[in-house]
Amino acid sequence: MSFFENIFYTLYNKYMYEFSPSTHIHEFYGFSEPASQKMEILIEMFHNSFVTLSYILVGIICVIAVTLYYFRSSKNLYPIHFKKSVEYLVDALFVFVPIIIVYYLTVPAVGFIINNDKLLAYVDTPFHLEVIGHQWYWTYAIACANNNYALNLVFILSDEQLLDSLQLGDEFKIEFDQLIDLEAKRAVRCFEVNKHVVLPVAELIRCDVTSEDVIHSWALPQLGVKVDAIPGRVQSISLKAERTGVFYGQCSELCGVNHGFMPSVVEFVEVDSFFDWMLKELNYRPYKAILAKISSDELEAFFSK
Ligand SMILES: [Cu+2]
Repeated sequence: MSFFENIFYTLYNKYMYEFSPSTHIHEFYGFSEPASQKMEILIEMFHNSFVTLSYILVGIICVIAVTLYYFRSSKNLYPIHFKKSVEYLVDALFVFVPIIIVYYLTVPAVGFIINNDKLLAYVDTPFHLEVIGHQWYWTYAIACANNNYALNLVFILSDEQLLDSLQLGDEFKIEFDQLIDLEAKRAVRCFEVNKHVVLPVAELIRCDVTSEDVIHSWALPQLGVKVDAIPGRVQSISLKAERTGVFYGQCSELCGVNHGFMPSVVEFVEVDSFFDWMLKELNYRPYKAILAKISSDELEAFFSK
């Protein structure tokens, strides 16, 4: 281990160990581990562009160095003129090579954006998250439409009264404010909140972002999410996490004096645990406990109706 690495490790262990003992040193200055396919693509594109631009930089430095050396005034007292044909060739190269490079850099990025928009148009999902920015906290409304998925949920409630009162198409909805936890210790200081948003993993979630006062920006770096929350306008995105975990983000648009103190925390859990949490929030009986009591025959009978 080199001298600098040693210093780095010492500092790192001193300040970051509490946060995540398994974090590798490269994660200290690189991207945090992506949790969605979107973010993986973004990182891939970043590296691709970075490598391409590095080649261009090195290439240009070499050309300049060679030019300065071979065409210096002490060696070439009189300017040399190219033949017309060579001039045309150089002109053509100066036009087409940059076009090819720009094309190579632009196509994946534009394709990614178009694909994202297209994807959103076809998002048909029972899970719905509303994000509303305030000075200086976030308000969330997590809704689960009463369809295929929620059919289980209704059954599991197994409350005669409730079953009667619920119509297909009803929504289960939870609303709460997410405020910064000022007591949080240094590793998650300014990141921790009073209450996590809980969402199901590996499911498409439709996410609408808006604001009620000034422009904010809802960001979750590990999921590749950064959406401006604009008053009077709703921005929709699709959200999908590939792995469970707690993901931290912060407001990413300067919005006022407490801009730095409005983090957002989203926790992705298995679908079962999500319903479990949802029922608990709605003051219903625990999902799993009841699921365990239901025999498979009863389930079949219910769905064959
Ligand atoms: Cu803000």
